[in-house]
Amino acid sequence: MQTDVAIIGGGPAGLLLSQLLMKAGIRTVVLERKPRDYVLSRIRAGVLEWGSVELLEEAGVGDRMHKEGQPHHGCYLTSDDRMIRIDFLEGCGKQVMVYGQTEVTRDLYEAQEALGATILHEVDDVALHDLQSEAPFVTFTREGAQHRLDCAYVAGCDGFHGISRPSIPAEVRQEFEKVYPFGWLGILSRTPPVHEELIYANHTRGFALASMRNPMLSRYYIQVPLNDRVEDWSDDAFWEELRRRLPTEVAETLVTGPSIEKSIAPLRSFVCEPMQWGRLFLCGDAAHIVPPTGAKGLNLAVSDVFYLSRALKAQYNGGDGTLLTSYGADALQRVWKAMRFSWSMTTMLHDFPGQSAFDRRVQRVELDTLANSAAARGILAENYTGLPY
Ligand code: FAS
Ligand code: PHB
Repeated sequence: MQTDVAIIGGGPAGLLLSQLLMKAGIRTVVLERKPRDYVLSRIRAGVLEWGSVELLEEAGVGDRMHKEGQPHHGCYLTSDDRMIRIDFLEGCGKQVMVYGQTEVTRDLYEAQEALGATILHEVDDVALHDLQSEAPFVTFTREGAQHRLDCAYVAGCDGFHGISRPSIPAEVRQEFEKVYPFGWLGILSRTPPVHEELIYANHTRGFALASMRNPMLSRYYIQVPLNDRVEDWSDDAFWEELRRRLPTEVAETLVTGPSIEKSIAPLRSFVCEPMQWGRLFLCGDAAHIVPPTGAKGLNLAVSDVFYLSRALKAQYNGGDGTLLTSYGADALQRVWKAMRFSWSMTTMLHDFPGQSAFDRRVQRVELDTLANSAAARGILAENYTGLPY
């Protein structure tokens, strides 16, 4: 087999990159480990920066997003019964789109099918070869047979546990990591959202987040200890704890129901530098992970795709290779700003086991500053809605 760009991973990063490159006449093959239904069963992100919305529109997958997605002009940060509204339009004149990652991925799969994309599912033993040469190739097994895919470039879009990042030699890689001492227990329920805007709740019992997917599909999270297991939490126990952490006036209106999905995600901040090595370019979770408190994970994957698709299109249009050479640096300057924002939101809003009275007091002053300063709320709004590419 032969193609221009071999894309490892059929999640949002891989599919969006393939879609943008194919629309520019650049050939791709996507190699995905899991079956399509498995990829589409994942419940993950829920908020799109407007830059992500615009790139998805450019990829030709904006229609259903605009029909079914919900533009949001603000969100709340709360502490006990205090509610602080972050007005995005007042703060920075921008908005976000609430539209689930599952739906983005579904739209991308359908658009890729319409373009006749080659997406090979259930591939195993993917290995990258000759990445430092001008003729890299990928080997893999599928349906019991060995395959070789010759290409000009490899995009590593295979997530945190993929094989692309480790294909960069350890002595070349510098990895930055911060692991948080808690996780998020998330529930999806066919119930009306407790509020029309997202609520990020700081509470001495722990953090909580009230989000949504549509007017009859709610997404809630509560901070839980690292050693908690999903089976430790009945739906009733979850709802009771969520009520305790939301402001009273909000908790009183909470409509509960059976969970249709319930899972615990660990929280970490992680960055791998460089994001490229020879003809290999890392994109999305393959290169970095953020705690979901800043709603940046999926949006950073889209951000990387913006830079890499721009660089590859320039390359195939007779470019001098400058954008390909600078891809990693271009992507990382934005990654680190989102990394800082996600860390700051996580640090401000969570109850850290054993945190000192000083740290707790600083958390409260951070929230006081947001409550009393339009400038502080503006900076948060700028970061939350997405800094320019
Ligand atoms: P993905 O991990 O989505 O996709 C990588 C793909 O590569 C997968 O389909 C995988 O099967 C495939 N793959 C892996 N190894 C392979 C191999 N060797 N060969 C071939 N294919 C391989 N972000 C938010 O903004 N908000 C959230 O609330 C949020 N919640 C999350 C909850 C969980 C449990 C997780 C894990 C992540 C969450 N994220 C959230 C982050 C998430 O949305 C990611 O940022 C987003 O999926 C990144 O997309 P990709 O980079 O495409 O990686
Ligand atoms: C979600 O709806 O899943 C969601 C929204 C905002 C976040 C994290 C998760 O910051």
